[in-house]
Amino acid sequence: MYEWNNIRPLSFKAAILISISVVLTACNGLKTEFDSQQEHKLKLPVILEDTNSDPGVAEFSLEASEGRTEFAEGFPADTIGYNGSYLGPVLRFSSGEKVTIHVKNSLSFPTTVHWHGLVVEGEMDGGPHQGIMPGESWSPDFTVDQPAATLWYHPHLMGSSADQVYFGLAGLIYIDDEVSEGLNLPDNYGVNDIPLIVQDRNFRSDGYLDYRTSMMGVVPGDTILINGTLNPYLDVNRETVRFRILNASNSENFNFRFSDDSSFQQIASDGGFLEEPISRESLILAPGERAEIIVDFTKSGRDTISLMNGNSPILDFNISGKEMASAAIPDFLSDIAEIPEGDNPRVRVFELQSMGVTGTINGKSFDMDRIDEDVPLKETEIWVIRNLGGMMQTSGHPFHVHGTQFQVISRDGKDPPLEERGWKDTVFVKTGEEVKIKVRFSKEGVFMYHCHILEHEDGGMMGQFRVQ
Ligand SMILES: [Cu+2]
Repeated sequence: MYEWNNIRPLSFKAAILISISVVLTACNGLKTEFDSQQEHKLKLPVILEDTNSDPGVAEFSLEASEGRTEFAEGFPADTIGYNGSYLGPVLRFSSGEKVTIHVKNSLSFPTTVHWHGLVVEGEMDGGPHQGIMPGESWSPDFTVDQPAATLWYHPHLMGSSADQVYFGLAGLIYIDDEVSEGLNLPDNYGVNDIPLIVQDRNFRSDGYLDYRTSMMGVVPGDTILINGTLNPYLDVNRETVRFRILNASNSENFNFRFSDDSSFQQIASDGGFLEEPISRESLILAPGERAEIIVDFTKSGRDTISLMNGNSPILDFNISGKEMASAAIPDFLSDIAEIPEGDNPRVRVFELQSMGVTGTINGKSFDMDRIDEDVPLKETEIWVIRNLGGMMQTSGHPFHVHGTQFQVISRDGKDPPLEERGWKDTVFVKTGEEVKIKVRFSKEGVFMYHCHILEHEDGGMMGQFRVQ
């Protein structure tokens, strides 16, 4: 069985490379220790080319492989990525489009690719049942049956999601539709429509990623990577800019704000646009959650502003040029039809408990051979998620449901906050809290529900349900 931690001692070749780089940098009188303060231009994942010329049909090729990434110059580290050495390209398709994705596993260990937030049949979902062995391929196909959204993809192999994501396997999915194209939002990719894949990491002094867990859980990273970039900066024009933010961390929540405490507009949650933009000054995202925000850099009299996580700057913006004409943010974004509810919807309760890096749902640890819930197709249900706490616990659990986008009904009996009134696929449930959601499944198959703290997921805090 594959164990990343055990097969990662410095290879002879890597040791030589590092010795050479250390000698070279020493000769130049530069630092020989890995320097996490080096500033780097924010990397942008490429948008993957659709290789099918037929309009209405999209075909993509992803290859997971091992590679080397220099997070800081002169310090190559072993990493894994899709079509590259760390993270992967953006998969972009349209609502209603037929999509085939050819996934090749060129890693030396098994993996899977789960399309987080995508509403597809169980067999196409990329969960633990769709393992891809080394050298093999998997080609799921589906029709995009949901509105415009920013989703993502990552491994979901039983017991090995956490380390595979940590060492680099993750990427974004953009869905476009008539609504997103008609809204006149900033959409110039890389200029005023910017993806931010945010991850906390620890580094060793030789520049390698240092994945550590303890009895208390995963060790939080002291360094933030955005799109795989260490200590990033980004040059922006004096205009409105849209950011699509993904918390792709294993276990850390982020509390985003700007260094000048300026407000911004949140326009989308996990599964697509909100009905109306929400003016905010901070934004918390738990692992797996996404948000789209619009920042108005024309208002700022400054030339530099930083995106912060709490009190730490994590991305510096250099604002330049004259004020550019920017379209006003629309007052209305999209209709969110309430999930229809019958007279007497079925209620299911999910009780979450954790201890260190392990956890249970309804007292059970995950078993691939056990179906925990049988859920009828196209029937609305109320799912009640309770966080009972536990020993050596985290502040809460991000509860993720595959195969659907759901609606949050209440938090501890109260109406959910405005930002949770749009489509969601992951909801954070604090210790002692009870969150009710309304779910309805339109695709058949076996799906997962689980905590999106990846160590908890790997540690058994997951169940499966069959929709038919
Ligand atoms: Cu958890």
